[in-house]
Amino acid sequence: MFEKLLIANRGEIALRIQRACRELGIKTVAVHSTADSAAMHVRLADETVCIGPPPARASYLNAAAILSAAMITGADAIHPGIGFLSENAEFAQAVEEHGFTFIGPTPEHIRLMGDKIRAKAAAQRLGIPVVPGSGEALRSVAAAEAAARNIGYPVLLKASAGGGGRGMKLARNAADLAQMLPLAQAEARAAFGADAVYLERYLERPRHIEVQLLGDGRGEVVHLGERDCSLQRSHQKLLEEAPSPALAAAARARLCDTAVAALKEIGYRGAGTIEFLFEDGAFYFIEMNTRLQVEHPVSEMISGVDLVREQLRVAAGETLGFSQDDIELSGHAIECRINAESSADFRPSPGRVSEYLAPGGAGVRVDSALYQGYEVPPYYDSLVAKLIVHDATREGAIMRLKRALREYVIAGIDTTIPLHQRLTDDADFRRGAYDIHWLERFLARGRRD
Ligand code: MV4
Repeated sequence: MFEKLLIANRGEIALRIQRACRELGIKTVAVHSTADSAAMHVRLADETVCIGPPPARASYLNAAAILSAAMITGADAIHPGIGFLSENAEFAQAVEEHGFTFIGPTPEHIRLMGDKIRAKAAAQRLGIPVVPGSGEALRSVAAAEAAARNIGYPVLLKASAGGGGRGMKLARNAADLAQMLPLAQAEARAAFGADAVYLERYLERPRHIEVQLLGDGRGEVVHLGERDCSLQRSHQKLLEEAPSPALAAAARARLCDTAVAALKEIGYRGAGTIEFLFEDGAFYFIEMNTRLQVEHPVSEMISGVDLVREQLRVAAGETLGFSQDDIELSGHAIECRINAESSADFRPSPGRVSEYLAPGGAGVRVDSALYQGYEVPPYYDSLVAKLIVHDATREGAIMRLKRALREYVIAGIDTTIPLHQRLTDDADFRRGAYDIHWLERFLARGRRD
């Protein structure tokens, strides 16, 4: 196992990784921008290195500064966390070339899944159902129209280098498509430096269901069940739960087993998530994420597996600590993302936390780097806490979530806690009756009331 790990991230996820290191006896190095000198991940680390000014580009995205920090502290591995450099194949490669271990998949697997056209082709070849689509980059309006006629309208244009919903365009007919293809290509070039755009049949009311996977890079792969992440606004998830209220046991087994077989075939190493759209009883692959995800705690709560510990274990060349038969998925878990934002209009709300008291008690987990007196900086993602609850049933988990939300005190900044309170009281939510568009309607209703 490693002796010293550098965590190339900040906030709650840097703390989450640090906790796993402590429990494995690994020393930690925190890197931070000048805006984060008093951050919790810095205060708790064994060693700290300031890597640059506040803008992420100059600090948390500065690969040279991070590699230098690893060298001067004598770290033997680097965990990229979530966001920032976590899905950057060039960074993963540079880490390895400098003699450190990258905590994550191979650069080749990161590169493959980062190219959404290639990823989709790979998924199809590996036996995963995909949304009917063009299958390749669109070279002309004529080619796009031919593909769309074949598939049937409406179609969705997606950037191959995009993902996470950025730069998508909906075309309901040939005229729309002719107009939007050049726009989509220009936007993709500006945003991602590559103009490859593909199209696929637009699903009108799907749920977003993803499978949590873990591989050892030697052909062993297990799943930790699925998560339902349909409750999103502008491609930002608000609440995730496991298992999905929409899935029966047989469909779940089919989905998870298909995903496991695919990753076994490619010898995947590390934590990964395969994202699906689920509509009318059918699953369609959309993307794969080659990193830990924000919502990983819900899978940990229903499985008892520590995903970060296993990431470290397999990166060190060890096997997984268990097989699929050892994993028993039990009960129900829900995560609320608590952002430093106005609950009414989602405007960022940085500032000083004047009072802080986190909820506790049975079945409650809080992943947060907040503390009383901490100043939330304005430069980064507004996620400041994740409240995760677990209980034997979904109904029990919702009641536990409501009581934990009531206990949570975060004063001095606005947070999305009031929104979660309203959401957990909603009749549709309580029945599990929602799709990817439901939350927008719920918020519009709240604005009218
Ligand atoms: C889609 C879709 C409908 N049909 N693909 C958005 C995020 C990115 N990962 C894929 N996304 C979508 N792809 C087809 N063929 C609808 C979305 C989508 C969405 C997906 C998951 C969660 C929220 C969403 C919100 C709007 C659109």
